[in-house]
Amino acid sequence: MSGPVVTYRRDGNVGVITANNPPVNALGHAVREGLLTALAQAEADPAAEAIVIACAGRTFFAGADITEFGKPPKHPILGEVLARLENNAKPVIAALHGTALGGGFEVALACHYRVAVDSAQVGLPEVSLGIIPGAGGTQRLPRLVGVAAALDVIIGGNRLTAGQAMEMGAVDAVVSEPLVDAAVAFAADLVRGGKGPRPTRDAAVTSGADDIAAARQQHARRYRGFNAPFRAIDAVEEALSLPFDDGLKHERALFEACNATVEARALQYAFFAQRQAAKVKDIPKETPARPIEHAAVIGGGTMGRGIAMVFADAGIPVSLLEVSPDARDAALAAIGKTYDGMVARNRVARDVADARLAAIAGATDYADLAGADLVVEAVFEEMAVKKKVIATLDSVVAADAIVATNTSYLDVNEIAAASKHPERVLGMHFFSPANVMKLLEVVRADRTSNTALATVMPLAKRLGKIPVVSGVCHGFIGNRMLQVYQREANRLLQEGASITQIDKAIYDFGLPMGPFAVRDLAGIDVGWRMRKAFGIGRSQDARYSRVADMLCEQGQFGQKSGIGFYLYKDGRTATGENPLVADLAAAEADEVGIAPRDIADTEIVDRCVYAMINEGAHLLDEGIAQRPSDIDIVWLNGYGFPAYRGGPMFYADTVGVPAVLDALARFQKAHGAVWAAAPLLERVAREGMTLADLNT
Ligand code: 3H9
Repeated sequence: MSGPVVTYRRDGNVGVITANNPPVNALGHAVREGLLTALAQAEADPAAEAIVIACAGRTFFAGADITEFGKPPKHPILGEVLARLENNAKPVIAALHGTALGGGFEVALACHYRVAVDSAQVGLPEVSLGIIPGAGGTQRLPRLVGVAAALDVIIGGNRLTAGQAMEMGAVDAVVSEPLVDAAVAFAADLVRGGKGPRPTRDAAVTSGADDIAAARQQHARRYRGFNAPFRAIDAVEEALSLPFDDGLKHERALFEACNATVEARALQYAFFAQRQAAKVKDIPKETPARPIEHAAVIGGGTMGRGIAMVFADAGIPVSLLEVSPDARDAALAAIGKTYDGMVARNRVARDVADARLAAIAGATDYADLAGADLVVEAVFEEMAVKKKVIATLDSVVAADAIVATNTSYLDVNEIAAASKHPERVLGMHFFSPANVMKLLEVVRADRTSNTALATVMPLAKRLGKIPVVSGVCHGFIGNRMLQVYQREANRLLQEGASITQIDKAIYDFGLPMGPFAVRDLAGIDVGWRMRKAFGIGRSQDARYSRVADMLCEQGQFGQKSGIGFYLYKDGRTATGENPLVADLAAAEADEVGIAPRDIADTEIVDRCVYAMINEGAHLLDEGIAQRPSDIDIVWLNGYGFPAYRGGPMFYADTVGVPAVLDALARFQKAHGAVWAAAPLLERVAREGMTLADLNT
C-alpha cells in the first residue's frame, strides 16, 4: 500500500482527518499511531476550530485489526487514542459510512458528535469473536442510548442502521453524500452555534439494573457454554455503578481476560476460516464469473421451495418448475405461507415478502427455464431421475449456463456425465431449511470447470450463504463425517449406554441436540431409505446397528410420527425414551456378542468427536476437503458444532493431535479397524505440527 494510512488537511475552519487502510480500515497499529499524529496536527492548527474523523474507501473503521489479537498489545492501544479524541478541546465529529463496527463504532462513540449517511450501519459484534468491546463500548453506549438498547447491540449483536442509531441517540444526523462535505458543514454549524466538545463520558447512566438481570436470563440459552456475552453484561453493569474511568479499566481487564480464552481463539479463527473457505486453492483469482441474473429450480418439494426462496430473498428472479399445475400451485402456496409466517414474526416487512414471492415464477414446462443462467435441480434423490433432468437441460438452457444438483449423497460425477456439458455441472448442497441454513457445500466434480466454481462461490455470498468446496464422495464433507459420528452413537447404544445418556453427553459438550434427538427431528426414515438404496448394512460392518431400521419398519419415524427413538406429545415435546429402543439394542448386543457395561460420558464424547476428527483427516488425505478449517466451517454452520470449540479440527488441536492419536489407538484395540488413524494425523504428530498449520 502506498501513502500514509492517516492524513490531515483543513477545509475552511474544520480540520479533516482521513484514514485509508483497505480493505475495511481495520484499526491496526499504524492506523492508531496515524490517528494520534493527525490529531496532534489538528490540535496545533490554529485555523481548525473543529475536527472531522472520516475514512476513505468502502467503510468507516470496521473494527480493531483482528489479526493483532493473538499478539501482545502495541501502544498506542485504541483506548489511548479514544481518550485523546474525547478529551479534545475542539469538537470532534465522526463521519460514518459503510459498517462502523466494534472498535470503529467505539471511535465514533468517543467523538463528540456523529453524522452518518443513510446506508451506514453501526454495531458492536465483539462477542461473536469471543471478546467484549475493549475501547469503551460498554461504558459509552449505555450513556448515549440507555442500558436496554445498549445490551441489544452488545449482546444481541444487532447492527443498527443510521436511522435507527439516530432514533436511539447514537447518531446526531443522517446526512447526504458527499459525506465528508456534509460532516464539515455540520462541524462549521456547531462552531457557528458556539457548541463545543460534548464528551460522552459526561452523560449519566440513569437506570438499568432490571435490564441487566433480564439480559442474563434472556441470553442464557442462546449463549450456553459461552463466556464473552456474560462478561459483556458484567461490563455494562459496571457502567451503572462505577465512575467512568474505573468502568473503562474494568472493561479493558475483562476484554483481555476474554481474549485469552480458547473461545476467543476459536471464534477469531472461525472468522478468518469462513473467508478462507470461499477461496478455491487452485483456481486463479482472475477467473471470470458468469453473470447470474435469472435462476431456476427444478422440483417444488421442501428443498426446492427453500432454494427458490434463497434466490428470491437475494433479489434474483427465479423460476420454479413442477410436474403439474397442481404441484406448481401447491409449491407456490407453501412458499407464500412461509413468507406469511415470517411477516407474522416480524422477520420481514409485508411489502418485502410480497416482492420476494413475486420474484418466484411457477412453471410446468422446461421451455420456461430457457433464459436461466443457473439451474438447481432438487428432484427426488434417485440417480435415474436426476440424470434425466440433467440431460433434459442440455436442450433447454444456454450451453454456458451453470447446472447444479442439490443431491446429498449421490455421485455428482455420474450425474454430470448425463450432460453433454459436464464442465458446467456441480453440486450445490443446501441444508434444510434452505432459506435459513447458512452452509452451502459446493461439490466440485472431476470435470467441473473453473468458471462454474468461480461463479458459484461468490454467488453463494450474494445469496447470504457460507460456501465450502467439497470433492465427490458419499455424503461429501458434512454427511460423511455425520455417518461416523452416528456410527459411534449407535455402537455406544449397543454397548450399554442409553440414548438419553448419549444425547445428554453430546448436549453437554455443546451441540444443540444429541445424535438421537436430531434423527427424530429430521426423520429417521431419511437415513433408512438412503441406506436401503445404497445397500448399506451388516455386509459392510458386522456391528451395523439395525435399531433405527427396525423402528422405521414399524412406522416409527421420529417427531413426525409421534414416536421414534423418543416418545412425543404435541408432535415435538419428548416425554421419554421409546421403550422399544433399549430392548432392540439389548437384543442386538446379544446378537453381535457384546456384554453391556457402564460407559462414562467422557468416552461417549471422545468416541463421537474423535471419529469425526479421524474422518475429517481422511477427507483431507483424499483431497475431498481443501483444508482443515473448511471442515470446521461445515460443522459450525451446518451441524451446530459449538462455536466456542472452533469446529472438530480446531478442537483436535486444542486437545493435541498426539493425544487424539493415543485415544484412536485405544479405541482401535477395543473396537476394531474402523479406528485406524488417518495417515494425515500421524504425519501432523510426527512432524510436530498442528492441523491449523495445514490451513495456510
Ligand atoms: C474490535 O473491534 C474490538 C474492539 O472493541 C477494540 C478492542 C481494543 N480485522 O468480510 P469481508 C478482512 S473486534 C482484520 O470479506 P465484506 C477479511 O478477513 C472487531 N481483517 O468483506 C477479508 O480479508 P481477505 C470488530 C479484517 O465486505 C477482508 O477484510 N469488528 C477485519 O463481506 C474483507 O472482509 C468486526 O467484527 C478486521 N476487523 O464485509 C467486523 N474485518 O480479503 C469484522 C475484515 O484477505 N468484519 N477483515 O479474505 C466484518 O464483519 C466484515 O469484514 C465487514 C465487511 C462487514 C466489515
